[in-house]
Amino acid sequence: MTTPFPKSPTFLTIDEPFRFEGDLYDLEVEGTIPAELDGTFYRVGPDQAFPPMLGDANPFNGDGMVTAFNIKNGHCDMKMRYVLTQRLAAERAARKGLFGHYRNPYTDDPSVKHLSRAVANTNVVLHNGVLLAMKEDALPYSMDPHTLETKELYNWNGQVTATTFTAHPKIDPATGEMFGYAYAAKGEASDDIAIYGFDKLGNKTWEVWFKSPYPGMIHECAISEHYIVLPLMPQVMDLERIKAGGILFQWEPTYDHMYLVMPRGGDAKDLRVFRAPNAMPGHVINAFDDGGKLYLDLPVASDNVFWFFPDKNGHAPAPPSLRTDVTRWCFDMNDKNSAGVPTVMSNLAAEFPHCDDRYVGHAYRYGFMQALDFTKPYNADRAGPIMGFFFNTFLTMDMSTGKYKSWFAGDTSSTQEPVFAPKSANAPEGEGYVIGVVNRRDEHRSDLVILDAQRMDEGPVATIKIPVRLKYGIHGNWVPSVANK
Ligand code: V55
Ligand code: FE
Repeated sequence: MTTPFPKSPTFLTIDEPFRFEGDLYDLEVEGTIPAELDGTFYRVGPDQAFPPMLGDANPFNGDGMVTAFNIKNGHCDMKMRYVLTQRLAAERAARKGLFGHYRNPYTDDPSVKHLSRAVANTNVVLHNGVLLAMKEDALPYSMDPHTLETKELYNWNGQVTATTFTAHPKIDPATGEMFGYAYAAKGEASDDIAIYGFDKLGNKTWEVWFKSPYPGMIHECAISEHYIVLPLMPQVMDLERIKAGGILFQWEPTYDHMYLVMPRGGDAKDLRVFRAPNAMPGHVINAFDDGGKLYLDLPVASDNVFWFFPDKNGHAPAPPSLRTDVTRWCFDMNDKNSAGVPTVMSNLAAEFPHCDDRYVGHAYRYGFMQALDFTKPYNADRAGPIMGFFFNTFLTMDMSTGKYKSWFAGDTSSTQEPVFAPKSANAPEGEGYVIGVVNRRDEHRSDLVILDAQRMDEGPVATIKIPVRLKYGIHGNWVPSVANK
């Protein structure tokens, strides 16, 4: 590589390119990894392999780099592999960047016109024995869950015709059925949405197509026993803008955000749209329904979180100026004229949640998240400036009250999305561990910490030392070994 990476926020501090694939056998552990932990923590994030062809890139544009932490008998091994996409292979062969702006094929080098632009950098999900590396702008890539070898651009053996698929599918713990959706499902910036269901063997059980109220980003979904919900956010796509070389998304400060609710197994005519004031719905904690009332828990930010997708004047608020409320929405599905009713459960700026996976879609009590606790200090002299996404705390929230128990990672550290691992397959809800990567920003290195989910305030039971720096990851999941044979 003869062109250096730009010295821009996307590529500085903890987000300097890493690009290294490898295995680390038996990481150093301080404390004790609970003997009952037996499984793999998969995570993925962007790690752009070549300097952007057009000079700079936003932090969502990098090539997907997957980490697997295998934990068993009190030990932890680590494996890192790129998703070997068509895009990465082409750039490696050319030894330079060939793809243009985020989700803008009109800015690519002509030599890559026929290739998939997928970078598979947002989530890694195991279903039907296939590890899926996912990003919402394309179909996922399948990988071998044990070797992390990349297999293929995955369309469920021809069952999916949508051109995209979400990075946030949901798996019903009762049936093993996976639900997902595609937006911009008929090509760039299109207002077509498709919802899919697949049984635990990967056979398609449901497909419904409909039009979006406006062609906005739909980053997440939630399932309950009877419904699926798609939060639509006022980040709006425009085909003409990308044809002119511009940015796909533009924040629309006058648009409502919306909750698109579809009965599981429903037709397009069954769609119900709940409008809510301009704001940015975040990641889903969980949803459940009870007697025709549908409850959806998620953080909602007061304004645009994505500083790299500004409004038409190029304006985006400074991230620390945003308010984020952990919100419970109630949608009355029996009253056709009702509006969604929000209740703020906590005004802690908590995000990147998981619930106990055994309760997805069902009444539940606990959410596990990271947060930016503004009351805590940051030592910029030692840890360097803050650029990009920043969180400093892991917590377990009691979703019936909004009260939480938390652990602050320290004034030279930042956190990444944690996952929850139950103590055993039949342990009570929330009995288990919160596991997450912490960046030691002053040491240019990371740790993997394990906390007792019910005793977060007591600090880690184990700190697994990683001798290298892990860039900010996006999402991951805990997969027990018994579910990953
Ligand atoms: C998100 C992340 C993405 C993306 C769109 O967190 C939305 C939201 C890592 O890529 O492309
Ligand atoms: Fe996400």
